[in-house]
Amino acid sequence: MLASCFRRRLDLLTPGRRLVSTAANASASTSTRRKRVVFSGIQPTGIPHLGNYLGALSNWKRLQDEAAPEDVLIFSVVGWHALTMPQNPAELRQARASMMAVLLAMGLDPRRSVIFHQDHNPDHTELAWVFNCITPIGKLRRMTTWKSKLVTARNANDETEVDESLLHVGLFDYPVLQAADILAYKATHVPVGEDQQQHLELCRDIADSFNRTFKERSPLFPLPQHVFTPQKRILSLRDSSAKMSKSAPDPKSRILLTDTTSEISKKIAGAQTDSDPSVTYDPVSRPGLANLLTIFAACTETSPEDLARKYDGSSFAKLKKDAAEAVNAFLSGPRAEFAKLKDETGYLDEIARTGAEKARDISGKTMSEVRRRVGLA
Ligand code: AQP
Repeated sequence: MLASCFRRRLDLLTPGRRLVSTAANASASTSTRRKRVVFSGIQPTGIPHLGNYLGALSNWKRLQDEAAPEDVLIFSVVGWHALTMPQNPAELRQARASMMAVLLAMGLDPRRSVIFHQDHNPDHTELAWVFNCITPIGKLRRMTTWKSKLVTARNANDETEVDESLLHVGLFDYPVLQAADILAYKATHVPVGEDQQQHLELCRDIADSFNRTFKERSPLFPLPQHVFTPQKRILSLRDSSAKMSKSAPDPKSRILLTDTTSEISKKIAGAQTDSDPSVTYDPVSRPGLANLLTIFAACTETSPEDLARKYDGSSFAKLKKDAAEAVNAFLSGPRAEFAKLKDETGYLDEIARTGAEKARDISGKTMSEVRRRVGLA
């Protein structure tokens, strides 16, 4: 059964069956719309949570579904980024394979999108080095993510408690690697959550700086744009001052794509609300309740404001029960698909291998041009 499933899936990869050859489609297209190159990545630091799904991954799928034939879609499991925080090697190995299964389970199609492991393509780290040499330290110092990651990892209360002696170069510098991830493919559109907005701005600065420093007739890099989902930032269920995160110490703070019905119900039942019994959508004064409404609305394609009106007068217990049912229904499809795929090691490896080849084809051209412009070729 598994073997036939594997054969069927491999069949989807054979050249004759490839529905989309980006180059062929780009030249065949008669559209005058500019070709989009979409790039995004996710760290293999555990099973994705609802924040990853609503803030980023669902956007990847939507972009894939709505892409014009000439658009290029590139999605990566970014293993080098995972190393910026301490990892258990055995767990990382497992999480890396699982993340590939998650991407396929949520509907990314290897015939349409390039899906690969970042660490299978050395062009990312090579370009990051070039960018390191043109990025002022002061810009990285202004990034807030490394501070919040240290806060989370150390269970500190806020950024003033962060001990910089614990800051490794990799964690400080990873926005530069992220810029290289994006620009190696000359990506024009980057679907990421709001937490990554600052990094994308840095990426644009780096692209601009390279273009001006190594100026020729035309700039080498585009200045990539954000693509946000309406649910830009999903908060921790236990602490609405923090975003939902894979690595936060409290597992009850996040809903995972693989959580069972009862786990989801328990986590939502324990979600932070407040003592005001009314139901209103007020992200500033009532962030816990607003987060719950945002999650519920995203899973039912309604708006949090409409839900607040509908549930005003109901108890929080009723709201939470219905929200849990909605989340459960929303995740049940990808969860079932993930359960089917997660042990298909041969198939997952083959997708990763083919994806990396396609990725290297694209980034190799960028790197030849980079080396020539900087004087190394
Ligand atoms: N809470 C969130 N709400 C909306 N979007 C989110 N993203 C992450 N958390 C939220 C988006 O998910 C994508 C992949 O994230 P990542 O794996 O690269 O790591 P991250 O941003 O550091 O997210 P995590 O889940 O908190 O992972 P850990 O704990 O390992 O660092 C990104 O597009 C991100 O914006």
